[in-house]
Amino acid sequence: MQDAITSVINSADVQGKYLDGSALDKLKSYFSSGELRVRAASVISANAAGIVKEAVAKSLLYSDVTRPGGNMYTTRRYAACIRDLDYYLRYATYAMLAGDPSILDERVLNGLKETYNSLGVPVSSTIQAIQAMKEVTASLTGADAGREMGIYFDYICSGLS
Ligand SMILES: CCC1=C(C)/C(=C/C2=NC(=C\c3[nH]c(/C=C4\NC(=O)[C@H](C)[C@H]4CC)c(C)c3CCC(=O)O)/C(CCC(=O)O)=C2C)NC1=O
Repeated sequence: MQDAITSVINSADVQGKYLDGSALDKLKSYFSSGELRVRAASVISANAAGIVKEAVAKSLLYSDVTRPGGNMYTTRRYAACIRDLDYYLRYATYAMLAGDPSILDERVLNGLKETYNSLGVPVSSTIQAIQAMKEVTASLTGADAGREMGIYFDYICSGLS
């Protein structure tokens, strides 16, 4: 896993150089948004179950996936879906804190699309639910932190599609 600091330092190190102006600007903006990130993570962790529940209500309930024959139908599969959304929320929060998406590649997206395809989990409905989590999260954390979280929710969606 990388973060905003290691990623800037690693790329300078590869070239055997000190950090240049744009690398230093990246660090400056990461450090100056530190408190925003920590505050957002605290709001999200205190409201995680509610965020997932509201996102499901906005995007999946009463749709084809929850009806007989749908991939969320039966308690076991419904619970698996809620659990997946909770993973996405938690890992997006880690990535937002790190200011870097690499943890999503390593721990979430690796092999996920293949798993979903083989189990018939609908990717488009999953993306709708992740987009709904993005909106619900932004309404709780405020627009600035919401935009920052949005980067990582969108990253998961593009990794799935
Ligand atoms: C931390 C990284 C990580 C991820 C991301 C993960 C995802 C993941 N979701 C799975 C299943 C599943 N995922 C869903 C999800 C959904 N179905 C829908 O219709 C909805 C649209 C959607 C929720 C948004 C469902 C229903 C299953 C069970 C499918 C089945 O067994 O038939 C499975 C198969 C094994 C299992 O059931 O546990 C994995 C590996 N596991 C991990 O360890």
